[in-house]
Amino acid sequence: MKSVSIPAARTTPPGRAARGMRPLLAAALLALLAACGEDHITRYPQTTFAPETEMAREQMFLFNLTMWMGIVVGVLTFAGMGYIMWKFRYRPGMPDPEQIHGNTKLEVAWTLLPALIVAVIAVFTVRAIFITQPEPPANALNVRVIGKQWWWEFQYPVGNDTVITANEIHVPINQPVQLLLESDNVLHSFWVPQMAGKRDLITNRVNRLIFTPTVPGVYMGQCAEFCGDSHALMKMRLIAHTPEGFRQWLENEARPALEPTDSTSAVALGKKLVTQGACAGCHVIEGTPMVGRLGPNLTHFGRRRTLAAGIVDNNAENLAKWVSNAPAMKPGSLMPPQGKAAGGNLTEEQIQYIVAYLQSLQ
Ligand SMILES: [Cu+2]
Repeated sequence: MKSVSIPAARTTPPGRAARGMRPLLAAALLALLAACGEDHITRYPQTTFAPETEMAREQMFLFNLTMWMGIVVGVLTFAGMGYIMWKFRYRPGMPDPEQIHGNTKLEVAWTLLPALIVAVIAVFTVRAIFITQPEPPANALNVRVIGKQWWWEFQYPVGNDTVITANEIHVPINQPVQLLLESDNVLHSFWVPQMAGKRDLITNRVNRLIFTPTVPGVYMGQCAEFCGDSHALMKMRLIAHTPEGFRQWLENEARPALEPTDSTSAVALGKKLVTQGACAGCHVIEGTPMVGRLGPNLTHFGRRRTLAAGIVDNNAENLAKWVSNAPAMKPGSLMPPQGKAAGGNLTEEQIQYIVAYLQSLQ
């Protein structure tokens, strides 16, 4: 388990009573973390060097093997060169060295040795290919992943229905996950390095990626194949839950959007603007008449940690900025500016209602 740094909240020394409370507080905090399944802890850094699945570890092993073999060969080669240059250096009055052509033993040695080294790497590479391209296990959770410009759609089959979400892929631990990777536009590449290596999303073809997360937490990922203006702004988060936490998440996602309780509230006014305005052309909110399929599904948008494919926190301020002028935050964004100041039709007040409604979609 990774250590979690908790910022110090106290600036003055604690009193005796408070010191006595410390173990209790620590125990309570640990119990709370365990209860939450730790699936809220962000597992930094986003790196290949901290593998958390068998597949990622296998790829790490192959990397280490080739790197260390290269280091050994490099050190021996440069040491041999240095020794020879020193031992046979020119000194005044030396006779010319004996002129020879070839040395059979040496020739055989430096032909066989590299061949042997490459053969060893080949054996482990072939093994890694089989490990990283397994047959889908019968108990695998299937998730359809569709690369968009510039965000991710995730689809979960639930009975005869499909739960659709965006930019945050939720999975359970200790169950194989099979991603079915596709694109309906240009090439993208799915990359959550602590889970597995990169795999491309291509039009007219389904690529598979199978791995089994084991540690709950939030893992950072991003698109790893240049895909246009905002390729660098196409991030994602993989959230690994305990099986129970995942079941609860999926159950909530499968529900239609919550209805505003008070028909005169900002949320209700926002709902009207969203479901009857321009938003409906591109977005779906289950439980409303919205049927647009161009943009992300917003049914439970309020629950997402981030917006615009992971580039900013999902809070009222960022959401208002995004709705009023999306291309200013994400160059090339297909979502046109909606705020009056940016050439759209919505006033600041209307945007605040929309923000209130979208945040209510838990
Ligand atoms: Cu990309």
